[in-house]
Amino acid sequence: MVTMAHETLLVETRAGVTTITLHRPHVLNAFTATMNAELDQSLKAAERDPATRALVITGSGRGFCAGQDLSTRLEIFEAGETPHLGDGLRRNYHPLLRRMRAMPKPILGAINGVAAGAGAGLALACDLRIVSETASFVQAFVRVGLVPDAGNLYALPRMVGRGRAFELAWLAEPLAAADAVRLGLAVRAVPPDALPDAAQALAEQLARGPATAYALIKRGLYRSQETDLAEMLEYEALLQEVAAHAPDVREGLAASGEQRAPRFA
Ligand code: T3D
Repeated sequence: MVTMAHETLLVETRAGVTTITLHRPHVLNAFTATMNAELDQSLKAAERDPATRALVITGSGRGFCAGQDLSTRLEIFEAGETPHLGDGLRRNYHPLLRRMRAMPKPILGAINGVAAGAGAGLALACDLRIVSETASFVQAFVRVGLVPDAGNLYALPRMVGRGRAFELAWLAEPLAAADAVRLGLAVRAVPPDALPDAAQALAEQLARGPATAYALIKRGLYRSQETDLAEMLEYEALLQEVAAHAPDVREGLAASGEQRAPRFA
């Protein structure tokens, strides 16, 4: 097991799985610029690390992530200034959200508690999610007069449909874990104590899989949301050409012929 120390994160790699734990539990792991930067750096390191075949993002304590740390925002407004929130988003969130999308390795969100604001954006930017039964998703933005950001306006209508997206964004009511599963936002809900092991087991399953095929499936599924049938059929054909060149296919076919489980490199 390899463990890396950061100011705002815990990062550990075990059995092909790198787990990044947001670690500011006293504020439900709210984002600071330092946490944004450390998360981005950790994702970059995991992408390059051959020992990492799948990632888990989770939170310390009872929250997953309460979004942007708002503790200094009121002071700025009270001082008569208006912060350039768009610039902050471009600088602190967009690089890491783009990195998650481009990451060829599977990213599993282990949503251990409330995911609010940009924390919900982070959760939805994971490729798939497993949730604690005590978790919830809150589009908290309108409570402070803001607009969903950090990828939420992109992800929400695509994942739950426009009608539910309006409801979640305008009413800002918590979406409970069971409802998140019902809407397809999470694969399953487990008791809180069972979440770390359940996430590790699912991530290890992904880590044992054919890495090239997984990376190509990720590209295809995201492309599918932006394209039409004709273009997607052509893209599938292209992806399959690429997949066929990976050694995983030989191993998969050999294992199938020998009636054993494949051992993907
Ligand atoms: O600003 C920009 O750069 C633009 C970018 C915006 C992106 C965004 O994410 S905007 C949205 C920011 N997030 C929120 O508005 C959520 C704020 N938090 C809440 O609504 C609630 O805390 C929760 C619904 C998430 C959880 O409620 P609850 O009752 O379980 O916990 P709590 O008691 O409210 O919070 C526990 C502690 O965490 C508390 O501190 P204390 O009293 O124990 O010392 C609370 O102040 C702190 N905390 C929670 N959220 C944040 C926070 N501290 C700083 N920033 C937060 N976002």
